[in-house]
Amino acid sequence: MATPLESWVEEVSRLTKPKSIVWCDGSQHEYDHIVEGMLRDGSFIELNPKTYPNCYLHRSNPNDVARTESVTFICTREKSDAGPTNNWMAPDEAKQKAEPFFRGAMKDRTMYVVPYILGPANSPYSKVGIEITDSPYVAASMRIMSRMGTAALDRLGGSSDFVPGLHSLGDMDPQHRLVLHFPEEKLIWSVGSGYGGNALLGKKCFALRIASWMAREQGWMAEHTLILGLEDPSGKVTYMCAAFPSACGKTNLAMMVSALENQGYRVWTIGDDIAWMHIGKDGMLRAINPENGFFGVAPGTNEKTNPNVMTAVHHDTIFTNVALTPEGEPWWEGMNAAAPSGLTDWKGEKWTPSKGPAAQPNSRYTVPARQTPSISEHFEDPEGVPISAIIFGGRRAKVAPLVFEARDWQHGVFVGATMASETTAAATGAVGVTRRDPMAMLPFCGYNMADYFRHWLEMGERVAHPPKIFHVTWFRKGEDGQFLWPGYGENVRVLKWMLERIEGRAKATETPIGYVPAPGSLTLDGLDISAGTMEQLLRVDTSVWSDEHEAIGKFFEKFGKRLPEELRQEQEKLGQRLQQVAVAQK
Ligand code: O2Y
Ligand code: MN
Repeated sequence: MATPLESWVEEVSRLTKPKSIVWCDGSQHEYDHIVEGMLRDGSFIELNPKTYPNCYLHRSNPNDVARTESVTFICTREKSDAGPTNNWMAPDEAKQKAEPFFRGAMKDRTMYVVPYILGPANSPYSKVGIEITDSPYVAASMRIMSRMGTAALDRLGGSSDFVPGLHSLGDMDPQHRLVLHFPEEKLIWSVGSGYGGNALLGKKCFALRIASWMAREQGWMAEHTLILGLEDPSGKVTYMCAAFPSACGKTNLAMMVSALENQGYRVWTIGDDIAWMHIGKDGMLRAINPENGFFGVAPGTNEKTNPNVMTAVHHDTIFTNVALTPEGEPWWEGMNAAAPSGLTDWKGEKWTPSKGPAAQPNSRYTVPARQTPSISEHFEDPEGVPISAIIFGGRRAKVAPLVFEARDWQHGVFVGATMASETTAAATGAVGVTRRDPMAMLPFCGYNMADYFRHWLEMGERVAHPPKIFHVTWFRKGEDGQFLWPGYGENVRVLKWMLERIEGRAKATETPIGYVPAPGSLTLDGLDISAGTMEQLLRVDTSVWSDEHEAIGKFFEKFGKRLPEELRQEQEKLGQRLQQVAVAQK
């Protein structure tokens, strides 16, 4: 009798009519074969084999360069289960709409059956997905981003315990593009895009949208957070997660070269984008990284912002939509001071500065995690690493101080639920618009966010040793519009303060929004920063926060009665604390 997987593959091949079917085993030989085919048909360009061995450049269709939230849907039977922050379509309607785009779509193409594991192969918390795709680029990328091939089939056996994801490039007409999630069936359909988050279905579609639904059902958490370990001078490592919205520097923080290395503080990388967290036997939240590679944004990456990844991408890496130098090397804006002459831009045309950026602003590298020099020796611990801090943050030029600590778990959930970030030109075209992005999950939560907040509150009650919760912004600006904090490797100073708070050693000052570092408690030696600048960085301006308090109230209205009462109370308490300070200041 056919296994559930064989039956599904048969069903999909009847619909899509592929020329041939390849069951991916994940071997080097198979990868080389896929790469050869792509080099032959021009969809891969080999980079300089001396300086970038086994590296390739892929150029996507210029109409397909980023995740498309407008065509991303959560397809639950009840609209209210998708909630007010997701696009919703009824499951039957969604399938009727997408099916014609899949019908016969693989007629002249190979269909790759890509089995993969999210999480370490031997972890009880890992899960199996199967992506069917007609894109060799997707198959090659999935080999880097997940544990792909035979190991996944072995883990699955004849079971039906896998998340099927059907992907086809379709006809690449943006009007025929859909990214559909059926969380009740644990099913993904994506058509019409070959790029990143739309097409590598193990990433945002499974590891966040479908997994967040599963996590609520099963009592764990699927979060849009990096995972890092901060080593102290005694060699002890404390693990932290950080949830920042897209394009706020999660990868750089996760791979940071610490400015306090001479004092014995070092950062180790477990993950740069996603964490799955379960309550461990020790009563701690334990995090695994479901991914096996990094799909990082290239522009702005350089020896200062992320030296570890600059080392990592020098071999066995796929680059997408970056520019190409005459020496056959990748290039992007922000890699070094000046653009080399003779560049070919991301569309394959001769570049001149008047044409705009040479690399697409969302151009990417896809690199195996283990190539990063900062990778932790605990990267694949089956039980995950124990999390002592969860950090929320975003780009806030005026409102948030450099760092503050939440009063307790419930207050921390409120801080995460109300976090916001100001948009950059690269992200949306509109600069400085504040977007609330709860726990950085706005585009990735597979269900009603009010229920998601409830799930966070409940997890806090169940976990014996909950992590402390902090909020940071590296992007506070002075009156002159310049950033006040140097960022990058210097951010370790803030992590060190958190570590000392966890250990009960660092002093803090209570404010209406939480605890900020007391004067002298942040390690600033070796950093040229004035007391005035530090005062500005840590200032909590009650009139600015009164506006924020009101904006939060409006944001919460979106969720109606489904919003947990505890969060409404937290908003009220914030108002009262602000009021008390305002009265005291009069
Ligand atoms: O634009 C895309 O398709 C990629 S988006 C992405 C990629 C890696 C990590 N995070 C993100 C994100 O948008 O959060
Ligand atoms: Mn992300």
